[in-house]
Amino acid sequence: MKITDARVIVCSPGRNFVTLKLVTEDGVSGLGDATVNGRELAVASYLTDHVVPLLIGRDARRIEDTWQYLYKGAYWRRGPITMAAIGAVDTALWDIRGKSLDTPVYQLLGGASRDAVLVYGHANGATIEETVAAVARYVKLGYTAVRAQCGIPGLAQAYGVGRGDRYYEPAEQGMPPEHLWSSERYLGFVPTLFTRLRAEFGDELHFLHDVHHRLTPIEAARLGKALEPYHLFWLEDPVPAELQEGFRLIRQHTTTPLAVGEVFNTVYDCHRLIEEQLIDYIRATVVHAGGISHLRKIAALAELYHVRTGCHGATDLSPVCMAAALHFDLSVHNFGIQEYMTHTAETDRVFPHSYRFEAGVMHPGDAPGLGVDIDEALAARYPYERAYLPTTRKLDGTVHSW
Ligand code: GCO
Ligand code: MG
Repeated sequence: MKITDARVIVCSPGRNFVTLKLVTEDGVSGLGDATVNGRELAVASYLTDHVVPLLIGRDARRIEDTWQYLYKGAYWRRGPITMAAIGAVDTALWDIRGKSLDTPVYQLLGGASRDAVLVYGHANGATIEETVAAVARYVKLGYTAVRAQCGIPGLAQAYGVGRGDRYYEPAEQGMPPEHLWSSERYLGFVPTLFTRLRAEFGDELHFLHDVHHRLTPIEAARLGKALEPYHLFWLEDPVPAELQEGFRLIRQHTTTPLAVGEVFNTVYDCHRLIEEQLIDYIRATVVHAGGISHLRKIAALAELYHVRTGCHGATDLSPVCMAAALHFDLSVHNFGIQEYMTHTAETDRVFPHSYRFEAGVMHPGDAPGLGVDIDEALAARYPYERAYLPTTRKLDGTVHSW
């Protein structure tokens, strides 16, 4: 079952996506997502210029061998661009394997460990009242877990808050916008938001909150402690995670569950966090952590240490990644939750898919492979448009983590 064709498709149906399509001599095709938000063309080049020539003629059934060949064979290892490219190849090979055996991918991963996958949606507003109204809309749709973000008084833009009536989408065309940040104002405000949300929605709804790598460990410890009465499902990315030791300090001070990993690319970015039980949820995902094969290894390590999965699922992960994540989520024993942000209607038309949402949970569907396709003719009508993620500065002008 030789790979005879490999194409990299870059399109922008509402936002940019990089998709790898592999085709075998038997005419079976498979898809992988390779989108790295704001750096899309770097992965497209890595794939086209360096990876595709290595794939032609390889046996599409040798998924693990191909992964090791691309990882170890490059000498230069890890990093988001390399791992997104390897992840796309791996995902496409699982898709091909499923289609050629006429079975959904989750059946190849050990089968379903649950009936459906718990997801959380994004509620946000410029004010507490707007956030309350947004949460209420999710509850009405059947969500039992909701991420709540809110504008911070005294700061013009806050992470996670949409522009106008658009749902939240951070990448913007043109040069990167600069947002202002104050940890003091943020820390003073966030507990007020959750006091109000618990008063409004009671104890049962799961609330999540994303700090987006903005705090120092001791600040994050203070926030975790302040939020304990509201028993969050998780507090996400409390600190920039390059320094894994930072989590030790947070852990000493708070029982608020911690989640991290959307920017991680391999198990080496999180093995210490997992082995020392410094986190509760690992958020690495298919596209940025080397595909289904590598993510399963991360999950297997996490399972030993009572750490559960919580895959990143923002709009910059394409429907191909979303489908792959759902097959993974359905199959691994230590699944925790899946992030779900709906894509634009144009994106859904370019990537028809079998996964579905109903009453707070999702299922990948039972189509063979991943159950997602790409309409290449339609994709061609949405050419790449340069867009950047914002940057952040503190009130005195110092660059801060976005
Ligand atoms: C999340 C993320 C996103 C990221 C985005 C960057 O939790 O969904 O933090 O909002 O900022 O995916 O590309
Ligand atoms: Mg996040």
